[in-house]
Amino acid sequence: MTLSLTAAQSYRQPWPGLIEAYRQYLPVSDKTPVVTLHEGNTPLIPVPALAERIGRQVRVFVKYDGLNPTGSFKDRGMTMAISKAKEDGAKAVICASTGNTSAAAAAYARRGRMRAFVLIPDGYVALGKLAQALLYGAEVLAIKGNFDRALEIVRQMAENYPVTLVNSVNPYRLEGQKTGAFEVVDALGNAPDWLCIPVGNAGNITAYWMGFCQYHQDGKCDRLPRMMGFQAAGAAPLVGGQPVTHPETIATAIRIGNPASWEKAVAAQTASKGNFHAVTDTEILDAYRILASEEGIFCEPASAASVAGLLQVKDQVPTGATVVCVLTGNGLKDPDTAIKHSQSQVKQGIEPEIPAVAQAMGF
Ligand code: AN7
Repeated sequence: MTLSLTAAQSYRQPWPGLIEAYRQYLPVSDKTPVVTLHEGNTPLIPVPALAERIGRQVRVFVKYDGLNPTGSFKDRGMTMAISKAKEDGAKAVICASTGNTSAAAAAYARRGRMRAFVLIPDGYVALGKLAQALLYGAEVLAIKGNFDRALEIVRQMAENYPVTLVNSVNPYRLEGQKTGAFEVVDALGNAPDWLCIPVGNAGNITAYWMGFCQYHQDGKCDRLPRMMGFQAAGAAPLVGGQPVTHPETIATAIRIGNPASWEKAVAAQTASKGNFHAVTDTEILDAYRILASEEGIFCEPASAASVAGLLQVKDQVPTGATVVCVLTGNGLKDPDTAIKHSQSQVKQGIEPEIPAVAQAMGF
């Protein structure tokens, strides 16, 4: 009998990062200088309070990718994109970003001894992400325009100047990100019935589908999930079927009106018999608070879109199904939104005496 271990099992101590763990599935060679922060291997966490809201013996898990080194799933793609850029001799990389890509690009580029240029929509990047990009040493350029315009600009910059584009139009990004699907299958022993995922530029839904299909072909799972993509209602081009010129949502990470991976995401949705739905900012914030206060899981608003979407269409989940929601980013990325939209408040001005504290506690 041959002993068959999943990548996660064979690397439990210590985890070497996703390129080493999944090397056989990735376009790297012995010559590729691996730039890693030991990303990946994030937990698949059961969320019983959410499962209870759905009922009918549905099992629900979250893939908590906010536990990656820079706090989002972007690290999966960036370890690949930066390693390949370094292999090609690049000295500088560039990206447009709603925040998380800029943090990941900055961290991996600096670790690989490269310059990192990031274009962000002025005033629409969460504080934690900006803090990261600056401290990692990125060169941050805030443009008076939205993400879609920033992406157009960096695409042209990469064509005309000696900088490598590391947005998800760089195919190595999706190669790295598909390992999220591998880890879900490794943890469950099969693919889930549904995969719920927030959609902005549509790279991650594309990457997850690639990963599930590749593992399926390799016999690691005997089924494929329905890909359920959720967009913010004010930035839902894939739901409306046309680009949104002025996208708006509290979930600034997915404030994107013209996704670069549009066709690939639609292909994944069609092939998997999945669907795209829009969730309102109110639904996003409800899911955000439920995850934190009932499950102890702090994600950023864009990530909560996957759970908001599941709750919106919960009556369509088959009895006994297994559902995975991808939580793409850490809640600490966006402290402003957490404080502004928390139902709790700090009780201030309490005297530093036992009776005063006891009284404030309601005793
Ligand atoms: C937390 O950082 O586009 O559909 O520039 O940060 O693959 O774009 C971020 C996107 C979901 C959407 N959740 O993923 C960027 C950026 C979080 C994100 C998405 C993003 P894609």
